[in-house]
Amino acid sequence: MRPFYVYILRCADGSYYVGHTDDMDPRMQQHANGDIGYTSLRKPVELVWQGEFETREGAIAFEQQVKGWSRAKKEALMAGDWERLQVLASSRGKVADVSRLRQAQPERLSGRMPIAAGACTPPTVQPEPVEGQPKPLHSLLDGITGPAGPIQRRAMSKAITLLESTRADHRAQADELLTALLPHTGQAFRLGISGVPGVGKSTFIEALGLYLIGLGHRVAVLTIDPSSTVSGGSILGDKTRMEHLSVHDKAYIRPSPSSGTLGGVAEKTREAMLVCEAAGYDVVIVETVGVGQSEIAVAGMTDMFVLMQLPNAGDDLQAIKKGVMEIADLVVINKADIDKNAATRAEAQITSSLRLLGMHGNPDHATHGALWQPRVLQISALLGQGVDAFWTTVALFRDMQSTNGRLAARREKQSLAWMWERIDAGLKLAFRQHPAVQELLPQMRADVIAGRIAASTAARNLLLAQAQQAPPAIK
Ligand SMILES: Nc1nc2c(ncn2[C@@H]2O[C@H](COP(=O)(O)OP(=O)(O)O)[C@@H](O)[C@H]2O)c(=O)[nH]1
Ligand SMILES: [Mg+2]
Repeated sequence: MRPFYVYILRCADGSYYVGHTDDMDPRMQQHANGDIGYTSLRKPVELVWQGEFETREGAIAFEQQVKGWSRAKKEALMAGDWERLQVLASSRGKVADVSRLRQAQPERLSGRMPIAAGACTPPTVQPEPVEGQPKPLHSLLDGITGPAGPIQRRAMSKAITLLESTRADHRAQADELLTALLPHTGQAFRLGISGVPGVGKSTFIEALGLYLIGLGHRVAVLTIDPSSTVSGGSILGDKTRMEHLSVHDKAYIRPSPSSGTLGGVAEKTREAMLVCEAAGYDVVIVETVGVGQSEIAVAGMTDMFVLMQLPNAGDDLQAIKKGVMEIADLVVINKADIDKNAATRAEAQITSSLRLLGMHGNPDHATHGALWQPRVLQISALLGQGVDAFWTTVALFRDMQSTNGRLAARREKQSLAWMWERIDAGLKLAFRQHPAVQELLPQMRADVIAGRIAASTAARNLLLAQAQQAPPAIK
């Protein structure tokens, strides 16, 4: 009979993923491809354990059990330390049921996981004090602000998971945590990078991240991908999964939270950024695909906003959304290695259109004074060319903005804009959930669609209903 397997993967964020399957190879391929539903968000790095079972039921029962185990217990399993496993199990009054486990493999396997197989050793992590219970907030805070290492990494991941939770009690804890973290934030440089799928963002961020680590920085990468709110995964491209950066101990990579509206996703990213800063990451990169309003959201939470373009973009400036050009502090033309002439042409065209925007742009939208003219650079992310010139430009901008006070002003403006954005969203939600509104809404919709009342009258009726001063609806 064909065996069934239970397996454990170590993920890029330091967590362990437990799964079962009847065929290891295709399953590992699914994980490696980042297929939807197969840890595509946590990014598995390495297969660290597998066990074989005679029946599917046996495998699933064991999988469920392991899923509920503490990290210490999972690591005892991986190490094949059955004695410790029994001790840990009995201290909780439970005895691990391993009777149906036909073959445990204490040695870590290599070569089965196509991505970054054997790239690094499993982290040595302290056992958690209490199994299965949320860590108290102060211990999360201590973990995040404590020394760099696996404990910090785990505290960060737990904190971000807490921030992403939609449960009201979690939200209250999350707010408490954020308030406690806030004094430790604000020291990092926040860099936003946007561009269409396939332009080379991931390739570039990997090259830049490794370059910055070489300079002694610690780098966090967060992504906002509105498409992931629909599909649960990233659209197109993303072949490069930042393989080297994601396993580096001076880098922390967190993919886009997968649920909620853009406002919600952006809020989570904004908060995750604070966690990274409190943990001492001094460069935080927020990546977004050029879809919908996500660039505006990213520009609204970063100190510098970089737009990535392809060399042929200059041929058709219509293709570049004007609004995005207006908020760019720097435009980089990637893949200059493919066609140097096209890249140079694009550079000239984008430079002149940026200059025009600078002269005629809406002053309310313009984030640039006479001191900084948005620049255009050519790079090749693939060959790592232009990364140092890029960083020199970023550093120049950062120093200029810090000295002239614009950095602080930008952050203040962002925080207040964000507060109002959240108030608007909260009011809208409260409005929609109000019983009087819910009761009246179907009728108002029907009346508006049928042309019986004006849309503005319907809106007023609904607002009055929410304020519970509802006089008879105006017909
Ligand atoms: N020739 C060339 N190819 C590149 C360059 N940067 C990225 N690519 C390739 O473009 C594709 C998309 O890159 P990726 O980083 O996933 O793009 P993203 O969707 O913007 O994150 C990949 O196949 C990369 O290898 C570059 O500078 N030159
Ligand atoms: Mg990408």
